[in-house]
Amino acid sequence: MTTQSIITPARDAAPHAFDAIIIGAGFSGLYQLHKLRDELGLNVRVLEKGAGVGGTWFWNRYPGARCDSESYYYCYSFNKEIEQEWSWSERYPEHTEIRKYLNFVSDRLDLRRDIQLDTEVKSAAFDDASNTWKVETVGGETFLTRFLITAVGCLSAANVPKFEGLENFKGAWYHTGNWPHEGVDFAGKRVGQIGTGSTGIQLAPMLAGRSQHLTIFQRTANYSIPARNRTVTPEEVDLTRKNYDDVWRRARSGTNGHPFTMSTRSAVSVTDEERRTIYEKAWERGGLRFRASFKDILENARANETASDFIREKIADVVKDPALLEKLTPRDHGFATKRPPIDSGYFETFNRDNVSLVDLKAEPIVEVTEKGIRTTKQEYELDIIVFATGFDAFTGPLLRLNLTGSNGYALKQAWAAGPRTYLGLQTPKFPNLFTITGPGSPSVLCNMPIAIEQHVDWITTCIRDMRAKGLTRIEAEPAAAEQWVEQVNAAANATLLPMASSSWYLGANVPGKPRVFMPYAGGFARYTDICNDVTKSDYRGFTRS
Ligand code: N01
Repeated sequence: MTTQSIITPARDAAPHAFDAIIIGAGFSGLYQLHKLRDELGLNVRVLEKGAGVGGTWFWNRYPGARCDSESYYYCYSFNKEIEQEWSWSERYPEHTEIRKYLNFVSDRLDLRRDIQLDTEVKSAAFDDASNTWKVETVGGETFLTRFLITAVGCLSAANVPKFEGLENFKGAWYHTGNWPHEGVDFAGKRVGQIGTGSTGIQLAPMLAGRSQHLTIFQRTANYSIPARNRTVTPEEVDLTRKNYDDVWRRARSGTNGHPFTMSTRSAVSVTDEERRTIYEKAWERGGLRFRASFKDILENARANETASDFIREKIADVVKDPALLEKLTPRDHGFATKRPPIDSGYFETFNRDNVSLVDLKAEPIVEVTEKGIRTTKQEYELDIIVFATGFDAFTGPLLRLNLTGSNGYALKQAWAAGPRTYLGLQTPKFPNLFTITGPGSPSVLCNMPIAIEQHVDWITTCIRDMRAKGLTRIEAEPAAAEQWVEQVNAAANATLLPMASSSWYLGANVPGKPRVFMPYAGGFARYTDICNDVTKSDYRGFTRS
């Protein structure tokens, strides 16, 4: 695998001028570079903080890190040759394989020559007189560009809770989203894991198997569906390759960008026996598809309760100790109202002698000490603390870019009460700035590569149309953004998603963050139609000049 950029950052003071600067070299940035450079013929540069391509997957290397979407559709759909040349080895790709894939795509499309690695953007400011952005990097370089496109991911700003005393801890600590590339040796160590979201649930069985003792600090008990990961057979690879057109057609026509169809039946319209048979089958098959067992699991509280009850029973089948079972049983939110994890032996982990659970609802963390973690009840001595505490989702990665729009207006000001975008693509007063899978887009509620491709395609068409007309400035109108925020709220309120009060969809996991439901929950196909309609109506809601 090649991992090096061929561009060595030039450290001279003269600004470099481009048609477009893309920030980030993950799924979004790579595809956006290809579209703008190879289809529109623009002069483009990608600025990437990491030392390799991969974006979120460059940093997420914790043991057990793998994608929850299935490999055959967690990939690009825009290039038939890549589709036919690449083979996935497992049902859910591990982080190493996803990076290998993105490196393969980078080489296949000759992308590296326009990607500048090890380059962190410090700030960017819009100049109204020239309709250009001036981008400054931590390394002291300056770039001028007509279009600035953020491809920084939704879940890339690590959330490390500000526990008192962390600086005094004599052991080592890590956040899963910023994992040491050389790995961590857990042998013989007493390990504390904070967090039981998708990451923590993937991680716990791996840590339990590698450490002397694992203490899991749980704030909210979670549901999880078995992943049932396995290797993919050559026959399956061949079959998928033959059927890719159909896979992508189904993925684009659905709610979540996954190529499986949602059941048309209600969970409360069938008999108890029928319902159980359907859930059992979905449980055996495993994976996020469980959500599609009935059409109304996320719409009707009674329907949701049937799924929640079923999973609670499954947890009870596994966890032997009744006191432990009670702590591990989720009761304060319905299944899938927070992003549901999938697992490989998570609940089984608690039957091991070297694993214990601390219920932070009963004994909150008071501080990190020199020796470990002290709760209101006792001190837990640890050698290593692992924060599986998630991300400052959506807004975190964008706000840390220090963006200043028209007339010196800062994004921090614009989003002080929560993000306000038009279609998740643009923010009023930030002309010529596009946010791939920004707040207000379906993104995290979807299979990400499909959501990314739709955004990149839309942005590319928009830029192409502007250039064809000799236009140099595009800006979302405030009224259009207001209406879109209302639509995002209405779409969320039509579901049970806002019911989970500690969800990162709402920004509730980061203390002090405004509580705003951030992704668009109206469905991927509907969202695509809305975007296409905006294009056809000569970019309704945008002012262009
Ligand atoms: O983060 P999370 P994640 N004290 O925010 C707890 C994607 N993903 O990294 O629930 C104590 O879901 C927090 O508790 P609570 C996927 O979209 C994808 O697990 O807020 N605990 C929770 O248990 C996923 O949803 C893959 O009460 C604290 C945990 O930390 C998203 O990333 C794989 C705390 C955080 O859970 C984020 O998942 C993995 C505190 N101060 C993840 N603060 C793929 O397959 C937080 N917690 C692609």
